[in-house]
Amino acid sequence: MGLEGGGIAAQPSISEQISRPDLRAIYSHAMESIATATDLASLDAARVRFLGRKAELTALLRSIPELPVAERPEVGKIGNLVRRELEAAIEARREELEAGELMLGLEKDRVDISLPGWTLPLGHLHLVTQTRREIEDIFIGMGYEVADGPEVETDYYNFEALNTPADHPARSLHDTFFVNDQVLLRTHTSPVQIRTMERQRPPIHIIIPGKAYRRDSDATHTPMFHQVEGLVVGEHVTLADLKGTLETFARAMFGSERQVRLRPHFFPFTEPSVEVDVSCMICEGAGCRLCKKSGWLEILGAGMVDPNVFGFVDYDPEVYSGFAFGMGIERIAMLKHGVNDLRLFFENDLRFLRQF
Ligand code: 2NM
Repeated sequence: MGLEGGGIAAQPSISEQISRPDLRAIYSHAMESIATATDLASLDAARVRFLGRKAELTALLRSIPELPVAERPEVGKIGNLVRRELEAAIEARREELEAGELMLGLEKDRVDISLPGWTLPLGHLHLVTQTRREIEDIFIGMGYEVADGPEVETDYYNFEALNTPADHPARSLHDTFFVNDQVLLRTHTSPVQIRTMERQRPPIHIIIPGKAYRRDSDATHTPMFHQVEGLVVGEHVTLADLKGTLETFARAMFGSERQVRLRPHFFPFTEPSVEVDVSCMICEGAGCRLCKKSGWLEILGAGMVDPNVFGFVDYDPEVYSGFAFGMGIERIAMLKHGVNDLRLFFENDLRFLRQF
């Protein structure tokens, strides 16, 4: 009842169509083996076992000519139906297993692309370079330009034009590396100031960072060291301008509370000349070990450019005046970072360098 009325006849299942017990047994065994094959190898083993040359079904189909005539159509038809059904079931199961094995492989080779990559060892700028750039930035902020020039210089630019003639007592202070009579390693960066003034007319506002060389080697001197010198030339440039400039520098470099004081000194190329102290940033001027109880730390030398120097570059000293200053970069870095030995800058010991 029921279904007949609707005109839809239920399709009899394959096993219902298989009347012979031997085919039915083959079919159900084979279907179970196919369904329970857990990998491609066991599925292939089932295929060989149930459909291969030596399989029971193959033998039965081959034996049809020997069967009683009445059985032949039934065995031929149903045997081949079973064969096709098994082939289809194997193919379906193969696709399932292949998809599973693909997923397993993908799962096994899974890469977490959110993990951090290899971190390459990365260095950083040397403390001298960091400090040089910091000094440069402060003066660039005040409108200065950065100039440079040769490290191998002539006697003229290093001494003569800086008002330091051959017989001048100040020459003995510069233990100079000579290449020959006239050629030497610059003992300061001041030759660049002379070269710049030869090329340009005032107003001039420049700083000159660079290496300088002196035949000196002990706890507080190295044969090569780094300087930043500065030069300002214009009309009506005064010592007050120098002091204000150095105050601005000292406060930018060492903190806004710093005071600056000038003490009389002597340089051949400036008159008057001064040594410049900054109030101690450790004790705020009260006196401590760093400033040797004085409250002050010497940071640079400076002065008003000597009119004789202007004579060498053909500037009229009646019209122009200027100030100049010079500082050691290592010394500035030592004061700022509490480094107590100059030689640490040149030993390239990573345990030191990595602290900055
Ligand atoms: C210093 C101290 C004082 C200086 C002077 C000049 C020039 F070229 F204008 F004469 N250049 N640098 C100077 C003055 C340098 O270093 C401690």
